[in-house]
Amino acid sequence: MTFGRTPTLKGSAQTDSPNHHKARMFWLNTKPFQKRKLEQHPTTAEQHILSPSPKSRYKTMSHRLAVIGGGAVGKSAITVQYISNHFVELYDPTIEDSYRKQVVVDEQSCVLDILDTAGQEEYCCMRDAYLRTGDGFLMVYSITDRSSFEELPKLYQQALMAKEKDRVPILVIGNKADLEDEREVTTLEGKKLADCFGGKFLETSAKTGQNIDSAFDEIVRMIRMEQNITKTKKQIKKKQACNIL
Ligand SMILES: Nc1nc2c(ncn2[C@@H]2O[C@H](COP(=O)(O)OP(=O)(O)O)[C@@H](O)[C@H]2O)c(=O)[nH]1
Ligand SMILES: [Mg+2]
Repeated sequence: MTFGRTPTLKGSAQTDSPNHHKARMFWLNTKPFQKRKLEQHPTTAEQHILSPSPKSRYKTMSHRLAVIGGGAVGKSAITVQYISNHFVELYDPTIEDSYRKQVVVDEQSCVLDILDTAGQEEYCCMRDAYLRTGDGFLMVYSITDRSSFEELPKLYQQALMAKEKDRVPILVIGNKADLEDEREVTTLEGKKLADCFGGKFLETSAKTGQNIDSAFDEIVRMIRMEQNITKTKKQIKKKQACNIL
């Protein structure tokens, strides 16, 4: 289910077009980890019995994902395949768009705010902004383009620096897996790179749909795990502070 999708932005060649930033600003202006009020369900007696907390029925977690990587690796095709179940043949490197989708992963509902980036940041701070505020990243290269694979370590360092953390939820994606004959990067190389990032790895095809849903499910799991670790750390700190007092 898609809702709140911003109009498709076919950014002009001029990178200072205000339209070009619309999708990113929409995405950046959403508060991280915010609980969002969703459509209200009819309150039947059964629902009251099933849900012990009436408040929790209407609230769900929101996660911000940024799809990042070099040009023409399939970032937009992956995002559109996930949102609308169709393959975009057209290549327009200037499109940057944000999408919102409500999903259920491991029987738990959440809302995904997805930013399909276009890599046209005219200032470093633009990229910094979405790296800093993203909860998780789909880091995409094309298995048919070795240089797109070699770009990722730099991007990973930028993400760590922007978030001021030593670990962030990252799923490395080797896309265009349907083009086996044109392969330039082995599956093992992809896995090893993901290991170096402390992340996970999947090969996908936006064309056939291979592993597209799994990729988004996986990054949601990683974000949840990271949030649980942060929460536990905070609780331990709080407990320690109480003990000192
Ligand atoms: N065969 C194949 N082509 C793909 C795949 N993903 C993207 N493409 C094509 O590669 C080109 C660039 O894709 P796009 O999503 O626009 O790249 P982006 O710049 O990373 O957003 C387009 O012509 C797509 O149709 C894929 O999985 N398999
Ligand atoms: Mg694109």
